[in-house]
Amino acid sequence: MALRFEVLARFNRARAARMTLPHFVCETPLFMPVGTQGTIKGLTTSQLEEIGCQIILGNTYHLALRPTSELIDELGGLHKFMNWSRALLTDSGGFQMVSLLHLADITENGVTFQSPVDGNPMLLTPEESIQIQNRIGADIIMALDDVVKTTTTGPRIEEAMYRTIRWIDRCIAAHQRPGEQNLFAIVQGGLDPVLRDICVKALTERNLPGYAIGGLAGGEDKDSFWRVVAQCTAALPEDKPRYVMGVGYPLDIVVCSALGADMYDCVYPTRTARFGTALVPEGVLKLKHKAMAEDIRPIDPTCACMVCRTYSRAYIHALVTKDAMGSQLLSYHNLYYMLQVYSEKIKFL
Ligand code: PRF
Ligand code: ZN
Repeated sequence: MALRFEVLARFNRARAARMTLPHFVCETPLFMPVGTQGTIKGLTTSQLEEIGCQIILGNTYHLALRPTSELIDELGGLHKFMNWSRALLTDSGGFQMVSLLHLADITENGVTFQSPVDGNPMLLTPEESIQIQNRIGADIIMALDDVVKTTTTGPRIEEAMYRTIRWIDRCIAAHQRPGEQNLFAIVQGGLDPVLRDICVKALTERNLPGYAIGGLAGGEDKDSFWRVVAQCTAALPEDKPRYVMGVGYPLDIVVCSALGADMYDCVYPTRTARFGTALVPEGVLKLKHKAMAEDIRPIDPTCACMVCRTYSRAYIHALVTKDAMGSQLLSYHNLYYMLQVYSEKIKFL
């Protein structure tokens, strides 16, 4: 195993831990910004370090299409390619294909989809997903899972859960670098507590370095979402990291951390920035709004980030639809906000 997880403090079900990965010692709970193409849109890697980012998520599917995992491997891995010395996690690709390409079709062998590059049919198997992730070289790699929308009902949920268990064994067998990269399994089973329970038990038996809770944040109501997280965190091993995939909003992260989860990722802070929205303690601030045009206050007067120390709402309002710098400054502030939701833990010299 290339991971050490030490729980440093507990409060009821919540915990704070030190997670030692090959490239960085992370403190949890933590939030992972999403860098789809090997970059967090609009931010440099030195800015990401400056705001306390410990680990970035990359997507196997996007990186495999361009610049391709072979090229990344040839150039020394994704860390070197994107000039990021801290931790990286790659998602396996299946979820991205299913959520982005409605043409994706899942069979026992893998996920079939039409290449967005040339339209040719392509197949991503568990073995291929792991091989690509081994080439990319992230600290944590994710198993290929069969993801269905949480709003789906009927036997498809059960089929996807059992297929995810069958696929984990193919992922484990295909993994070539267990000493340098940590394979995490993903719990599926929709909103059904019986299916979730079967899945947690089966995956826990595989004794992997970490576990994710998948299939959530897909339009289900909050109560169902929190119920599944509470059930899974209670049943997963105490001494291993628990990652809730695709979550989320600041409130969700706080609630899931109280329920014993440790890791999160979401495109929300950077995506909402590109639509002109800032995250603030009161909720959100729409920088496109006319009322911002003459407002000389910073985005959030209580925020210590570079953007709030340097620029006014009026300035960002003027940029936001006119220049890429507007969404870059908003992304910077929004990620800073997300990364200190747990109070600033990383101090820089
Ligand atoms: N599986 C994978 N990636 C994901 C999810 C999942 O269930 C989610 C939750 N819907 C976000 N990203 N592999
Ligand atoms: Zn700020």
